[in-house]
Amino acid sequence: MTDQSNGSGGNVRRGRFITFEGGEGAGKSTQVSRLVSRLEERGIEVVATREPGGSPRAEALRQVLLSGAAQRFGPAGEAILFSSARIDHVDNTIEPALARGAWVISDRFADSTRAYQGALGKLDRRFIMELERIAVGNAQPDLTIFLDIPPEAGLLRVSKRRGGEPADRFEAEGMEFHSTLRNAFAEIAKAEPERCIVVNALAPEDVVAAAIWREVETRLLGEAPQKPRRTRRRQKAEERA
Ligand code: Z5A
Repeated sequence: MTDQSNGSGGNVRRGRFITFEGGEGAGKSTQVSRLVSRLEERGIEVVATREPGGSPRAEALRQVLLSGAAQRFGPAGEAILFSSARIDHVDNTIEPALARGAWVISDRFADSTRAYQGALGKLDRRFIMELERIAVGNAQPDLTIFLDIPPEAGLLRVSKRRGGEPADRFEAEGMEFHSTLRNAFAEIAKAEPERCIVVNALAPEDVVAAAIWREVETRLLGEAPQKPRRTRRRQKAEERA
């Protein structure tokens, strides 16, 4: 963690930046709010945010992007629009929070552009990475949590939650789209293990939350998870061995 000037002459410790990624219905929003509560219990200031959106101008673009109105621009055009929203989000929400020492937790971020527009839209990787460099700048996530779920299970959760409401532009895509997406996230996680973890999102909510908390403790709070207490029976078995 680096110490950075807050511009007022004092030094504040820069906050930590955590992003959640994954397919539809993986449980990102659920786990974002659980992690926020746990960090706040530790007395940490946390800013929970999301993409597309997270700042007033980016939220206005969210409506356009999720309605499907931007689809006619093609994957490259959509990638530029998602990145434009990200520039505003980083400049007005993420960077100011990190600079004052708050932790930021974002429900989706730049890996979604890599996966949805890059991999699914078959865009040149150099184009996507250049957009990411421009939009993200120094606001690189310290930890990215990929919630991995088979698409059938994720979409079932989302359709139950939606009730009779129509699916959005991305939910309405076919199974091949969602499988390609899952593979794209898995590839990113494999390529950057120092930043990324993959968590089985099919597990019950509490189990997923516990797995995430273990990683946050060890990677970002610098605490080793406590060893499970040895029961008397286990102690005896170990002594006999
Ligand atoms: N997009 C893009 O293309 N390019 C980009 O650069 C960016 C985004 C940034 C945003 O959609 C869309 O924008 C997204 C990609 C695209 N595609 N879609 N659709 P969004 O924000 O509206 O939706 P989402 O990000 O996909 O999230 P979601 O569908 O709302 O799912 P979620 O947040 O992962 O899940 P949840 O809301 O926490 O949970 C879903 C349901 O499952 C809910 O009823 C929960 O109570 C339940 N749940 C949660 N966890 C569990 C467990 N463990 N067991 C059982 N049930 C659970």
